[in-house]
Amino acid sequence: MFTSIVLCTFASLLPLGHASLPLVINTWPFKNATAAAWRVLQSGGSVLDAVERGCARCEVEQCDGSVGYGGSPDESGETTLDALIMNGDTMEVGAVAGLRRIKNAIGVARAVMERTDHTLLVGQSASVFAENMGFVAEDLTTNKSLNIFSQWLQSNCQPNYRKNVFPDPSASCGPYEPRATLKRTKRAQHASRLSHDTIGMLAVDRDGHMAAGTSTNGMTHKVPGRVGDSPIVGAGAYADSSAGGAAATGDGDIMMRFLPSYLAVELMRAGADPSAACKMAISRIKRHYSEFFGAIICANTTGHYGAACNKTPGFTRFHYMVSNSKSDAPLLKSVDCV
Ligand code: SD4
Repeated sequence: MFTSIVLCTFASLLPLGHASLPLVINTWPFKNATAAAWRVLQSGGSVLDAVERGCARCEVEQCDGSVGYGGSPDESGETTLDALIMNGDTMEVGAVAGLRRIKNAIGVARAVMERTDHTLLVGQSASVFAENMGFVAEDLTTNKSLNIFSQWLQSNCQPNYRKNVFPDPSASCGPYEPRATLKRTKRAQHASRLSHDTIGMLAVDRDGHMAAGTSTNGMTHKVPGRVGDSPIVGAGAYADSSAGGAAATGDGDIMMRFLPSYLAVELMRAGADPSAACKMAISRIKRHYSEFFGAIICANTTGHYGAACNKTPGFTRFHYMVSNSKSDAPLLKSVDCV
């Protein structure tokens, strides 16, 4: 009760941008993805169709090498994909993690939502499901991902996400065994801006129906089997047409511990405007991990939106895209990290 009063008061003091519906907003300057989603809404498609089409556009374009096939090879050189889609009207979710050999991860996530009673399918079994649903199995490896992998091998598998194993992962490729004692280690610096860039997208139609989605190939050189925040509901994204939506990007291993998308939506439900909700979700993580790399976008069902990011030496400003009825073309927006 007290929190809601504080939030409402706080929110009412903050200047709100002019809201406009419908709205598409996504992480990073992936403008073709924004435009693809916007076209769907303009032609009368649903918010789910918009999010699926927008994220799929990035999967085809391999946005920043961080979405879709041919990017972020894991320790064995394989690219695997994580994706999620959420219907903010029904609270249905479909997600895939560690998806192998299928390019259209967001499409498979939607199939999980619409063609099973489950929420999340993982690994090879998710690929079998996808093939059964008509998705084509293909190699996700490209010359680029092969090069990234072979350069990593040549530099003794550095950077490396292992810890408390023998031989020392800061100088070797393993095979690793557990060390007898556990040492507290600092989070590796390579979990930074350069190794990942998920697309997270929110779409809201004229009537306030909202959907959210994500798609990524995760972190480069990850331990095989690693699942990031992107396919985890409430972490990578969340949508509730009665409150708002949010989607996150960054160091998923840290961010997923705080469910920042869920937190931001609940803060909006309690009265925070989207910018304040985004900032508070980032601050919550920062309290524990001051140097984490991450950002979040937020929107409410009236078309107000905002974003926030954690300021680190290599990351001081976060760029994202918006389409709404105020402009014919997707708008590049940015926010100073705090
Ligand atoms: C992950 N959060 O797998 C994703 C990567 C990402 O910006 O968002 N990068 O951890």
